[in-house]
Amino acid sequence: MQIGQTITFIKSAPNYGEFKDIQTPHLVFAGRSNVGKSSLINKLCGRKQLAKVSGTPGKTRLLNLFNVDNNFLLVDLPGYGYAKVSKTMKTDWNKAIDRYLMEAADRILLIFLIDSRHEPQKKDLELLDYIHHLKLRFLVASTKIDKLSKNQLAKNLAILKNTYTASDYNRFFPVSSRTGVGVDPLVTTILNEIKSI
Ligand SMILES: Nc1nc2c(ncn2[C@@H]2O[C@H](COP(=O)(O)OP(=O)(O)OP(=O)(O)O)[C@@H](O)[C@H]2O)c(=O)[nH]1
Ligand SMILES: [Mg+2]
Repeated sequence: MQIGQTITFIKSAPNYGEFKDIQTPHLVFAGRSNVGKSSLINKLCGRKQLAKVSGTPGKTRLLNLFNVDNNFLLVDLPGYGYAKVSKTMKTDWNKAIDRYLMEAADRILLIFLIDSRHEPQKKDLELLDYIHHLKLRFLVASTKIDKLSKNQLAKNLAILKNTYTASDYNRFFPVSSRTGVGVDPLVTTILNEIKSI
C-alpha cells in the first residue's frame, strides 16, 4: 500500500515562509538523524529514490517538500541533533523547524519516528514534549524492526509504546522500510487522518 500515486518533488525550503501559501494538509516526518525518515518516505511512496537515503547522518538539511496527488504536502524535516554541524547552524535549523511546526500546527499530521533498537533518548523525549506542547496530531513510527530478534523486539516495543503513546496504543506503528512489515496499517491510518484535517 502507498500513500499516493503521483508524487512529485516541489522544492527544498529553508523555512515556512517559502511555502505558506500551500493550502493542503501537511504530512510531516520528524525524528533524529539516521532514524530512517527518508527510507520510510520512500517506502510509503513506493519509490526507491524519492527522498535521499544516506548512511551519513544529517544529509537532509532543508525542509524537503513533495506534492502527493494534489491531496496533501509531504514534508521531510532535517534530522535534529546532528553533531557535526556548528552550534549556530544547529540553532538556525531548530528555529526554522520550531517556527514551522508552530505556525502550521493546525494543518499538520506528524509522523514521529523513533528507532526500535534503542531505549527512549533524551532528544526524542524533548521532541515528544514539544509535540504535546503544540498539540500536534501525531503517529509514532518505530523503525528498523527487521534489525531485532523477536524477543528483543517485543521487549523494546513494550517500553517504547508505553513511553510514547501512554494509553493510546493504536497510534503506535512498528515498521520496517526494508521488509515493508507494518507499512500497510500506517498508510491506512495516515490517509484517514489526513481526510479529517
Ligand atoms: N535494516 C534497516 N535499515 C534501515 C531501515 N530504515 C532505514 N535504514 C537505514 O538507516 C540509515 C539511515 O536511513 P535514512 O532513511 O537516510 O535516515 P534519515 O532519518 O532520513 O536520516 P537524515 O536524513 O540524516 O536525518 C540508512 O543506512 C538506511 O538504509 C529499516 O527499516 N531497516
Ligand atoms: Mg533523510
